[in-house]
Amino acid sequence: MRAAVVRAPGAGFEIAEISLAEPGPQEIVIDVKASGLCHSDLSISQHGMGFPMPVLLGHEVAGVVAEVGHAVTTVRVGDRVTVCMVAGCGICGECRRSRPYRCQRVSTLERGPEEEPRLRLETEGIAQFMGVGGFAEQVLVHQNLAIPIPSDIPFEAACLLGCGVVTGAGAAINTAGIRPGDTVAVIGCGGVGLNTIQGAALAGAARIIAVDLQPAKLELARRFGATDLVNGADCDPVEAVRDLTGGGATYAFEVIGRSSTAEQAVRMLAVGGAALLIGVQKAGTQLGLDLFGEIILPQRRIVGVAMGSTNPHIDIPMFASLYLQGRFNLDDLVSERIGLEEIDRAYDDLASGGVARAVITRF
Ligand code: PAD
Ligand code: ZN
Repeated sequence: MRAAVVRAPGAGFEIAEISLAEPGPQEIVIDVKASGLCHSDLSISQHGMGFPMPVLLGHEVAGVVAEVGHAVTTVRVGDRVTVCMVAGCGICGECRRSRPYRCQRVSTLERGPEEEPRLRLETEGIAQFMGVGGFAEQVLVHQNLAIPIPSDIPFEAACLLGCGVVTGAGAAINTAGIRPGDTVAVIGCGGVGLNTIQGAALAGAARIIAVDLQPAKLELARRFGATDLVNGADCDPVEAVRDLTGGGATYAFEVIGRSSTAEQAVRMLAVGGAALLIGVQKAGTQLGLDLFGEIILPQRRIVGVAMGSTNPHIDIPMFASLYLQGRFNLDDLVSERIGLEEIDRAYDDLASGGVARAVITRF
């Protein structure tokens, strides 16, 4: 099959022929119909971030089940599914507590080093990012990762449910637990941050302040429920949020991956507020905060967020249903439909023009 692989950090995405192993007892093959370009894949392709290379990235996938292993019970050939990488083993203590994003047995969802690799580039095995590897015509995944979706949701919308939606909206609804009346600031209005904004709106936040540097992103943010827009290029976002909220926000979300904006998120909080750090930071990044004056005295919390604390088996069908009812916006997240060979160019555009998500729809 055709796939876009990264051979070394910074080398970009290269179209290559990949061979797929036969599905094991619990594995399935999915024909990929749509695959979203999350910023996390870009960061790994540029900096490696400790992942092995060469690698097949991509983790926001929707498609149709093409083959199933003999012990597969949760899906059948022909089912439409969204793939989510934090689906969990289902039986460890964390999964039993509906916290598959903290699964203690994630390695059981991938093949061990002694097994035949799932993917081969030329003759060698190639790493499959988070057990998915979605920048390709097909994915070979553990059955747990495939969440059935309604037949009337378009694939290009459904793929976003697998990461950007559950992470962004989940951070607001699950991790923060926003309540009606809370005030919220979201720094970074990309594919993930826009979902934090609409998650906050769904949870009843009284004030949702969107912060970005691109006017086009701020206009998009309004469509997803932002009540106030702050361009960080024109003013100090900390002062702006403190002014708009009369002293600080209940929750501030950092959805970029920079230490300076993570510090801003803490400084714009009210007494007792929480900063939720979603953006993936480079290894070794440290925060420069005055512990007594900025954390202890104002009783603030800093919370690391992985995948919006989602249980995708519950959340993906819920967001799909809200979308079909017209209560959750997925259509405006899809800024561009691209071919597999256009990944480098689409990531370049992400840095400059008002793109929420580019989605591969041609393989
Ligand atoms: P994106 O590139 O689509 O959006 C980033 C946004 O931040 C853009 O709108 C930028 O204009 C804006 N921005 C950049 N610098 C600044 C600044 N100084 N002040 C204000 N705004 C700024 O990325 P994304 O939405 O796909 O992903 C956002 C981050 O979330 C990224 O670091 C990604 O790796 C991470 C992520 N984390 C998880 C998780 O589980 N923690 C999951 C998925 C994505
Ligand atoms: Zn992602």
